[in-house]
Amino acid sequence: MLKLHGFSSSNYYNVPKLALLEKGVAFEEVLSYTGVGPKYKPEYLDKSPLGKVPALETDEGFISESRVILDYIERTYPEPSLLPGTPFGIAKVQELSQFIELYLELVARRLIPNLLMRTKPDPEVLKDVAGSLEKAVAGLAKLSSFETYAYGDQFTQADIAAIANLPIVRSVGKVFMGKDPLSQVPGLDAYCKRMEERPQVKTIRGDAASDHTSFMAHLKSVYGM
Ligand SMILES: N[C@@H](CCC(=O)N[C@@H](CS)C(=O)NCC(=O)O)C(=O)O
Repeated sequence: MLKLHGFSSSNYYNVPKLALLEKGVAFEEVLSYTGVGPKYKPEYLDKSPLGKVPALETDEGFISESRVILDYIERTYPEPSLLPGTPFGIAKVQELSQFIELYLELVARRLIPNLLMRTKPDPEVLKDVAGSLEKAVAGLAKLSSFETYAYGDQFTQADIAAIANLPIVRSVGKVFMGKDPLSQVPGLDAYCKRMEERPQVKTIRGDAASDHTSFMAHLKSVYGM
């Protein structure tokens, strides 16, 4: 059986987890937090070379990088498909997923340490993040109208990218910029509410909430945060 290594509060972990749940593929979860090193699970570096979460354990070996794991899951378990039926449609789903990850999640991620530790961000970093997010939000509205799904008329990998990654952007905006930058994107709030109704999304949210306390305790023990 597939084993997914990582932890439920991680948005990157939730990318393959949601795909497996949506496809109804049986898998086992193996808890592994970040901060791998001499004090904590040094052997995890053999599963994921930079110690990043998630890693997928297959009969043939380990795979790291959420996007690649998603691709492996799609090829191994093609039904129900999380990609449209045409090369153009697939490219548009991947474009949207990559846009969300690179220009929204990775930008907001710069302030995650401040979010977790409840500290004030460096004003220069905050300015930079706020400026980049503003541009990305305008770009996001050009890529999707979020009418039913993020792209087309079926649930795809782009919805997984949105469900996993956009909550961090909202939190960073609300806490450090005094507003939720994503609420400016037409259709997005209603779309997100619809996605939260999916049973599989409720599962990952519930698991993330249950994991939070022990993740925070882990951060304290490993980083002294
Ligand atoms: N590009 C990686 C990013 C994964 C990632 O950054 N995961 C976080 C947890 S949400 C992590 O492991 N952080 C620890 C680190 O970067 O050392 C992927 O898509 O899987």
